[in-house]
Amino acid sequence: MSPDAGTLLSKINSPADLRKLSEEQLPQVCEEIRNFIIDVVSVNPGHLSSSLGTVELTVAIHYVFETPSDKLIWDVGHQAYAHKILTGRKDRFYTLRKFDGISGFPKIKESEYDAFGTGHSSTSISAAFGMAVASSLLKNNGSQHIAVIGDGSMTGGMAMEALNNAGVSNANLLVILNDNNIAIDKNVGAIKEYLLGIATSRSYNRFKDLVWKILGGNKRYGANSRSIVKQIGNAVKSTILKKSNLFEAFKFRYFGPTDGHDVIHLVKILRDLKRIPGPKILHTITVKGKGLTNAEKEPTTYHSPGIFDKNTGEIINTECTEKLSPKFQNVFGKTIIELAGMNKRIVGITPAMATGCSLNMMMQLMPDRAFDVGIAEQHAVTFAAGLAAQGMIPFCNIYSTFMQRALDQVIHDVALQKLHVVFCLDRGGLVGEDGATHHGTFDLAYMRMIPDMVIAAPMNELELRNMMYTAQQDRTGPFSIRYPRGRGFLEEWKLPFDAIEVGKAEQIRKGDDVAILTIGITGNFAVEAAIHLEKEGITSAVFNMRFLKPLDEVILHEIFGKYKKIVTVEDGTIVGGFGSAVLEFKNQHNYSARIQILGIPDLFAAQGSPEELYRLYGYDSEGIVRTVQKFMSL
Ligand SMILES: Cc1ncc(C[n+]2csc(CCOP(=O)(O)OP(=O)(O)O)c2C)c(N)n1
Repeated sequence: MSPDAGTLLSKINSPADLRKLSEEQLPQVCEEIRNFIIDVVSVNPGHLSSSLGTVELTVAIHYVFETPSDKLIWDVGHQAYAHKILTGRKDRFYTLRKFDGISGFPKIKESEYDAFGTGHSSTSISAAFGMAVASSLLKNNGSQHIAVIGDGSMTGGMAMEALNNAGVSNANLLVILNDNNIAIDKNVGAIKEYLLGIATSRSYNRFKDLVWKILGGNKRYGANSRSIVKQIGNAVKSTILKKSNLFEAFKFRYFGPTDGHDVIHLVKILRDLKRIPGPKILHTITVKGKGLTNAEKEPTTYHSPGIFDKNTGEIINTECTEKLSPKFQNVFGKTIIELAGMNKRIVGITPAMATGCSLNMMMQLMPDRAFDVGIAEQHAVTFAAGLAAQGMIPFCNIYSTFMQRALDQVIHDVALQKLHVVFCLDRGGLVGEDGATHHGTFDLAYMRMIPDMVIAAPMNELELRNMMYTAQQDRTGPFSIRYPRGRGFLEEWKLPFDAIEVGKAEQIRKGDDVAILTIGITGNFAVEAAIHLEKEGITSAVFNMRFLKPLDEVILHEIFGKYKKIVTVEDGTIVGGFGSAVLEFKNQHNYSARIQILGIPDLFAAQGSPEELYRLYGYDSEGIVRTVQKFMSL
């Protein structure tokens, strides 16, 4: 059930209700929203600190602009909880990220206020610009188009491409830069340094405040404010900053920096900006985790903290105390350090997911050889290609879903040149509550089409370790290893390295009635299913194929020679993936066996816990049992 909203919030079911309040009431609304977010997210985990940081911005935007006819786009969308609460989803907010519940990200299908679906970063300016151009072509000249983007997401190439394109237009576009000086981990790179420079420049801020006072106090400037601001901007440029403003170089009118938690001031500024046509950017300074002391102190931990005590902010460990298998990401993080100790040519790369993929461990121990390149997957891959071209062995760790961004770089910059880059695709398969934008369901299919790509998928932590060991041995060409989110299956995984022959499968269970072929962690589901089936008198052979590419054709000939019924199981789309590869093999060699393919159907997978979703799509152990039973009865 939804907790109590405060006295003002309980009466707000849409931005129209919000607009009935006086400006003086807005700080209280903000406080009530913040408490409501903390109440719900403390028991129903989600992205906390980013949403706590945007409460005032959200209230001010919906107060000033005519949403939904004015278009509001949240970059990444993980900071949009206040937006959801204000736009008719307060009563369902307790279902956030659950199966059949509301999404953790904006979604066009979910609400008319979600002008554009997000999840992956740095798309908001392009989309808002597109909408602005559409409005102009459709003669909707009064409508406003607002993109809210964080300083982290501003480091993504797409954001720069959009600024470059939009800046020379006269589109009615407002970019609000939500600058909290952090991404998930600390933000990196030159843009971050630049923003920090502006935010902390005392003389610059004093001058900007003056500008706002003059403009705010003189409504008579009206339509002329554009040129006034421009003149002032130029003066700032030449006299105070003594260097050009990055956004003005992109031909955006730049305003700020301003306090992103002063809701009344924000309302005033936004009202002024509403009257200024053309592309403009408002730079706001916010505190990630605002209002919850622990989250303010440790924004990375509280980016997505899990369950916590809403009064103290303390994180509550919900995992059972029995000995736990390690997380796959930590096996990666520890193993790369060991390998880098043995092989001086190894380096690690992450595009802004250092903690998420555990490369942070190597960054601490070997800062010269582990790189966070910012939210920049395409750059990460080509940067890896450059390193590999000079004989280094980069381990480029990118979440499966974010690697979609860099497909051409994998094809054109790495594979085509047969460069030895090791791609570690974390979060391969269903990731759970983040839902469709974040599931890693396509990588097996998109990697499979690339010539010379090795595709390995470990069944457990030990295999991940040994595949990483294998991948760094002398070879040419790209090598990808995909593994899932969360914990593995073994207690002991840190055994001495043992190379795995590339393209060699392993039979892990004997049986005569049916052959179950698996890739990655689905091997564990199949073993469980086989044990169950055996009790019913059906014996199944289970083959952990380990490599989707190259496929172990020797073992496939044996399997097709012996079994008439074959089931394939994969934690990914069945379109063009592992099952497809086995079907292609069967067709090429004219085998007659019947094949059942289990995996994710041709759709964007739902949100929910991975277990719920494996069950939904029918490839958990029970699903495999059901499939085999039906298959045997044919
Ligand atoms: C293309 C892509 N890469 C990585 C991510 C993972 N990710 C989600 S939020 C985030 C940090 C965003 O930082 P910022 O824009 O500053 O927002 P903040 O959380 O600080 O409010 C990252 C890297 C993503 N969503 N999309």
